Amino acid sequence: MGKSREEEHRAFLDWLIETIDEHKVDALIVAGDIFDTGTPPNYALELYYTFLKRLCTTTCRTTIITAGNHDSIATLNAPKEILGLLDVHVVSSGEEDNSERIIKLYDNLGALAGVVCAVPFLRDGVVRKGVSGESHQEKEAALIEGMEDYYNEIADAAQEIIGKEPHIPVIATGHFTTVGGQTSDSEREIYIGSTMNIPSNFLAERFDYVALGHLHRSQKVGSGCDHVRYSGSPIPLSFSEAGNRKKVTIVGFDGAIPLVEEVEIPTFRNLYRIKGSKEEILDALKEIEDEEGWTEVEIIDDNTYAALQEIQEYADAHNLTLLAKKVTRSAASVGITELEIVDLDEITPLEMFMKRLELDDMEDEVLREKLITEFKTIENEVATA
Ligand SMILES: [Mn+2]
Repeated sequence: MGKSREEEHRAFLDWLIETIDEHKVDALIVAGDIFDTGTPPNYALELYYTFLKRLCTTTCRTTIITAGNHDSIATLNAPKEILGLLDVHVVSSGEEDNSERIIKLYDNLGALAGVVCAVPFLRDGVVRKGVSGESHQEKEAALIEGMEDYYNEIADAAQEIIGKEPHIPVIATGHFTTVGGQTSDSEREIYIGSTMNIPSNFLAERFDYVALGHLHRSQKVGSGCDHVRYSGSPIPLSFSEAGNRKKVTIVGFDGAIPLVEEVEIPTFRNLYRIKGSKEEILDALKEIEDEEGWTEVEIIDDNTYAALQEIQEYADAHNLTLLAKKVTRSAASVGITELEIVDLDEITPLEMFMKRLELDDMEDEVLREKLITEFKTIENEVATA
């Protein structure tokens, strides 16, 4: 939406350095999506390296960075050797040797205090040996099986390291969507062509704590189990996350038993989401006195052009920033059932195509299905090109 988040990132990293010292954190895990893009801008790289250097002045002795689906393996790997000197471990593809992807944590006296199985976002080819002509269901089953095998193998290797000392915790990381995880609008679909949900029971059984990345909402996974968690993103990444509390998770261990504490991250910029008629939106805007905040309005009005203009004028006069303006026309005014015009970056290509199909009263169901299948094929080709 043409706005930089640099200020918020900077404020968060400052806060994180302070929080690490305050809670005497020994090790930091960042479970992926270090960057939002494979080619991060220079300011973001500078923030990243400066942060890692500043960590050396805190209580944190070991840092583990695992790649997410947005990260480029090459970008993360480039400084890997020099970061190793700062005890920052970068694991990016999942194809690393055990000596690299299993990281030992030591206490002040140099005794082994924990083992981290650092697992990044696993690309399809790493967990599943592709066989052509498989059905969608077969592919999905093979992927889930491949993930389980991967985690079981690394868990076995970790058990060998701790030997007969069950009081040493074994921690794992991961980057994927689990069954039952709560998503928001802004996690891009990661397994192309499928809404892959990985069952996580096997994780809970094999590890003493699992730190997951990818979902933006801070949450634990599965009921009655406290030790498989998403920390969530440090700042909201879309207006759909406007009401979320952002957190970091601090985990202590009593033997191998995890003691979890959630620490709320301060809000560095407020996001507001307002939906309603022109009058309702204007009333809600009057309540906002925060000139630093960003607002999304969704208007329900038949004369949206005039209404939006009035809303924008109000915002300009009061130094409020409207970033997204959505329009919902009443069905009567457009003659079809529900036409929503939203920002292009909030709609997937397939959703757009489905909306286009809705405009045609297509009676031939077979043709309709065929068009959708063809569209998905083309989308896959483009996405994997
Ligand atoms: Mn991700």
